[in-house]
Amino acid sequence: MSTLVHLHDIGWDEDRDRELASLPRHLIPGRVVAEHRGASTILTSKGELWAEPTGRLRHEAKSRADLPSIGDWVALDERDHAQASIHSVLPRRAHFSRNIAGKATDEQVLAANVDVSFLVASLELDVNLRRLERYLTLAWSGGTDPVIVLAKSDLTGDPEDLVYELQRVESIALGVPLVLTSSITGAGVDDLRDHLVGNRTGVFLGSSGVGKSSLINTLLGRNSQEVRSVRADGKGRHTTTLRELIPLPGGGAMIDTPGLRGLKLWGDGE
Ligand SMILES: Nc1nc2c(ncn2[C@@H]2O[C@H](COP(=O)(O)OP(=O)(O)OP(=O)(O)O)[C@@H](O)[C@H]2O)c(=O)[nH]1
Ligand SMILES: [Mg+2]
Repeated sequence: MSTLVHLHDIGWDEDRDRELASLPRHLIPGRVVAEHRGASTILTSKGELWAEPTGRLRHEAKSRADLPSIGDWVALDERDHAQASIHSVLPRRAHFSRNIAGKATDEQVLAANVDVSFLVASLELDVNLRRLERYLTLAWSGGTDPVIVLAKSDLTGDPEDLVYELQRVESIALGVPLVLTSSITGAGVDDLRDHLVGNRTGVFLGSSGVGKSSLINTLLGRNSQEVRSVRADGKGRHTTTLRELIPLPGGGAMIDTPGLRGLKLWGDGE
C-alpha cells in the first residue's frame, strides 16, 4: 500500500474509540487486511505492518474464531519495532463464518465487520436461483445487507432475455437491491459505490469467474487484483486464492474472496 489510509475512511468510529480506550494505553488500532499462516497484515494509520497474536491471545482462544480474521479491528502492541503483536480483537459486528471440515465445533471467521454482501452472478449464464437463495440466507444470517449484482451486463444480447432473467431473480429476492454491472463499460459501478457510502465495508461473494476481482479493479480505477486471463475455459480454477480487504478511494472498503469452491461454505460440492 503506497498511500496512507485514515482508519475512519475504512469504518473506524466512535464505538471503536471507546473499545480501544478500555484497553492499555500503549496499544494502537489497525484492521486486518490479509491473513497468512499464523500472522496477519494489518493496516494502521501509519501504513501496513505484519503482526502475530500475542502468546496470551493465542492461549486464551477457545477456537480459531477467537483469533484475528480478515476485516477485524485489532489493538496492536508495536513497542518491539521488529515485530508488532496483536494484543486483542475488538468486538466483531456482522461477520461470516464456517465450520472447519472435520471439526464441527471449530468455527473459522471468513470476513468480519461486513456491512454489505454483494452477491455476484454473471449474466453470461443463466443465474442459478438456488445458489442465490443460499447466498441470501448467508448474507442475512451474517447480519449484513445483501445486494444482488448481475455482472457482465455487456454480454447480454436480447433485451427480452434480460427482462426474463431479472424477473426470475426478483421472484426470489423479495425487495433486495439489484445492480447490473459491467467491468468493461463501467455500468453500475457507481451504484455499487452508493451502497458503501458512510465508509461501509462490503464483500463480494460469488462463484469463481463471475467477475468479482474485475469489479474491484473497476472500483479502484486500477489493476490491483489479478483477474482470470482466459475466459470460460478455466473451470475449477480460482484466480483469487486469498481473501483480502482493499480500501477504496473516497472511503469504504471491499473484501475480495475466491469463488465458492474455495470457501466450501455449504459442503455441497460446488
Ligand atoms: N465481458 C465481460 N467480461 C468480464 C467482466 N468482468 C469480468 N470479466 C471476465 O471474466 C473473467 C473472470 O473475471 P475475474 O474478475 O477474475 O472473476 P472472479 O470472480 O474474481 O474469479 P475468482 O477469483 O476465480 O473467484 C475474466 O476473464 C474477466 O476479464 C465484464 O463485466 N464483462
Ligand atoms: Mg477473483
